[in-house]
Amino acid sequence: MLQNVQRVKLDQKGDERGKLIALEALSEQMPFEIKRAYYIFDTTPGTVRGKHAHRILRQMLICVSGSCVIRCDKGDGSKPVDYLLDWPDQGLLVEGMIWHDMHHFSKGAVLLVLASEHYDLSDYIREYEQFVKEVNA
Ligand code: T46
Repeated sequence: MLQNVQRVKLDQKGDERGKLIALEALSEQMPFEIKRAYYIFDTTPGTVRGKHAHRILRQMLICVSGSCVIRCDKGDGSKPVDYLLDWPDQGLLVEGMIWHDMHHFSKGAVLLVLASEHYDLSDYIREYEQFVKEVNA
């Protein structure tokens, strides 16, 4: 498991009517206050999104419909790790300073992201060389 990336199994409340997952901020499963939520859907086949790191942002990624793969890279020379998200009870907690991209979206996939901060362009590192430089600083 990469440091700063963690799979989180979300509790399903299931009964004969179906399933429900509730996430409460500052709980074991959702360790930060959620300031922003966004979701990615209707992706173009074969597309790769992301390709950046955040300096301080913490995010919980959940593929609430369909599937996709999140590739995470620590930038320290170790091999990037792919995480398949293919069920709504699978969360991926991605902390700051992880280069990540999202690929292999299935048709109809919806990737929900819960974020710890408001949208802030200055938190993005979009050049891989700059990311590695900051990792090693
Ligand atoms: C991330 C991965 C998982 C906004 O206006 N507000 C927002 O909160 C976000 C996230 C995006 N945008 C705008 C900025 C762009 O015009 O939406 C457009 C697409 O954003 P972006 O190209 O950054 O999307 P992805 O899929 O490459 O990356 C997103 C998040 O930006 C990023 O923080 O970690 O999803």
